[in-house]
Amino acid sequence: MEREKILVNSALPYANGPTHLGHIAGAYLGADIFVRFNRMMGKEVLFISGSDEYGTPITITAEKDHVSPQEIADKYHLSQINSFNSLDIKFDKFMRTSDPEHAKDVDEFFINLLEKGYLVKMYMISPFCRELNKFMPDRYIEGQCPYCGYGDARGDQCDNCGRILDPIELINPVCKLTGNAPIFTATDHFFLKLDSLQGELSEFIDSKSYWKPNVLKFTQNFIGEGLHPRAITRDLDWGVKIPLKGYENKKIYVWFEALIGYITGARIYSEEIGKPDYWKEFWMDKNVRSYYFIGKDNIPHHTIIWPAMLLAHGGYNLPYNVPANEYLRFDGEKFSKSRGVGFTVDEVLKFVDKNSLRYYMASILPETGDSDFSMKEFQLKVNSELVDKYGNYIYRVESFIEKNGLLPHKPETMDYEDLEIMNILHNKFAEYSKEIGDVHIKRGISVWLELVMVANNYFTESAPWKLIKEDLEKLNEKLYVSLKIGQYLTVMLYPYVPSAAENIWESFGIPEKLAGARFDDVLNTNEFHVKKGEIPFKKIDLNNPNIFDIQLATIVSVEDHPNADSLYVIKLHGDTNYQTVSDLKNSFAKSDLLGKQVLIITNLEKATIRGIDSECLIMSVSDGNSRELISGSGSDGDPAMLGDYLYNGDHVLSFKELQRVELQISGHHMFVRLGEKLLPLMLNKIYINVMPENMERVLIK
Ligand code: B3M
Ligand code: ZN
Repeated sequence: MEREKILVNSALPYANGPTHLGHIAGAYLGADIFVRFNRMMGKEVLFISGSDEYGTPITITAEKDHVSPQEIADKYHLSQINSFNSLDIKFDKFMRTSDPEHAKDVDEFFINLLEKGYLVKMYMISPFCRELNKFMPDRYIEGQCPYCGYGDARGDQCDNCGRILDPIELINPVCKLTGNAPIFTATDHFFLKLDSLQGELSEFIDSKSYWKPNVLKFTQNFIGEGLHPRAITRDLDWGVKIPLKGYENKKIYVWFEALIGYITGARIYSEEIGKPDYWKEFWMDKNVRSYYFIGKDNIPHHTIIWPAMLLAHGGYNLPYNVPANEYLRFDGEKFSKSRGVGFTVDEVLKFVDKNSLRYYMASILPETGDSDFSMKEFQLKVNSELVDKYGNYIYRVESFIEKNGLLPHKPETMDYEDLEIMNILHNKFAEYSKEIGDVHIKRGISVWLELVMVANNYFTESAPWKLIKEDLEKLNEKLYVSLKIGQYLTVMLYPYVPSAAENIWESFGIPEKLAGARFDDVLNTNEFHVKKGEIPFKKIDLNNPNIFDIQLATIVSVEDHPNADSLYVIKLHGDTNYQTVSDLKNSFAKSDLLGKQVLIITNLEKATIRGIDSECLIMSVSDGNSRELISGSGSDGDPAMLGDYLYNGDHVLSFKELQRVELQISGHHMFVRLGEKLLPLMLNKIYINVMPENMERVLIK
């Protein structure tokens, strides 16, 4: 029998920075879980994403770093692939829009739409910066949103109300590069005639009552306001060429071509597996459902523009579902790399393992509203649910079986209680399947958790340690049911936490492998040869390291040490006044230090250095050559935190202890290694910035 096919696409992330947890929560983890689940349900799934390499997000980064846009795209394309791999997020194809194969698909789309009359040439009024003597990309124009009044709206979109904008709509627009008001002047471009697709788009949306309410409502409003032609080319150098003579100075707009990347990705994959037409089975067979996992800021592009392009082109399936997620916040603030809020994937994997991270993130996916990432909750959920409840359950059952050399097998009959448990397993599995099938990924894992609760109670109440002395037949039955519970839990955990579930699965000694298996097969095997393994989760330890009292302070005076040529005597103002004798003289002039806000450690052993008292230490890092101060911003006396820990004031640090502490810089964030632990250093929940990218591993000085 032909297997049902589904197509799963995740938004193509801009290749302009490291992947952070906000991305993962928005569009990738949920998709990966959904794909793994559907494969286990026996469906044939094609899972595509890729790097979005054109557009102003790339050129802005390139300008900042003084390198070419292609260098930025190359660097972050690899970095994105590594981040996804390190979290077991496995696409069939992670394409890149700079691939020449992509330009072929874009050309075909463009020419097709042009010939069918869906593209028209019109003049458009574009912002032109007189100082730079060129047309400016939409994103380079900033001003006030005409719809919601937000002051920092960009010319392409308002981050506050989510509307797609035209720069001319902005109130008080300015050029981001020069700060001048642009002039708006005519330039000719190609426009997609969204207006002529209004009827077909409305019909498409009318059949989407099963969409998430926020996605549906947003889309209905957008269409309801009436659609207008949209420019799909721009005055830019960096982008896919327009396949017509005379347009060498213009390029295809990134949003028009990037969407086509979903098709290119599927097509390249098909070439790679030697079945060049395979992608058509997913794109052209009307029965195949397609899902788009995206963040909420990309809704209109996927529910209006992309369906419009597909309708205009003809022959391709329209999106079946677009389960857009809301934002992940970090203790109340939206994740933002540039503002130092939250973690990149690489940063967080330095102090937790990927399995724990996937588990926690799945349980807080912002599916129905914004959600908060909190280190405290992370620790609590992993330690209590994954390690104590689930991990420990498996461990208890398997230890008992192994210790007593037992080989539980399917009993002839079961008592009422056990039949009831078998029923619960079937029902919970059905509930779990229904939730994930409906793209309620977060609810799927909460059903799993309900089953974990049943598990521990069952084992305790069965009291096999008593039965082993009284009733071997009953013992077999109870242990068999205990293993069935473990089997269901592990199989159901697999889409969420694949590599850990795989390890645990092996300890059951079931001949079928979990990876690549179907639920039907792995749930219906009843042959166990238990061989207790290691529980592949570690508790997250954010325990009070109780060693550092760090605060922000301003340097108020710098004097030469009267008795030592290479030392300064520095006075600072933090929560109170401090003085330190410091060797910063080797690296900094007085004027470099005066007035700077720095981090100081204040719970040090008092010292007298050549006759002058020193009562704190200014934090700085050195890779042996250059030396940098560690900066933060805030009010004098603001305490810094290590992980979630705030010093509570009973430990005096000796210089010996201090020497064992190692600071590590990753990107712009700093970590402190204390023995086995690597903890992020932060100030009022904002990560402390350290500049030197080349100082990978440095010592506190
Ligand atoms: N690159 C937006 C983003 O990275 C955009 C998505 C494209 S999907 C075709 O958030
Ligand atoms: Zn707005």
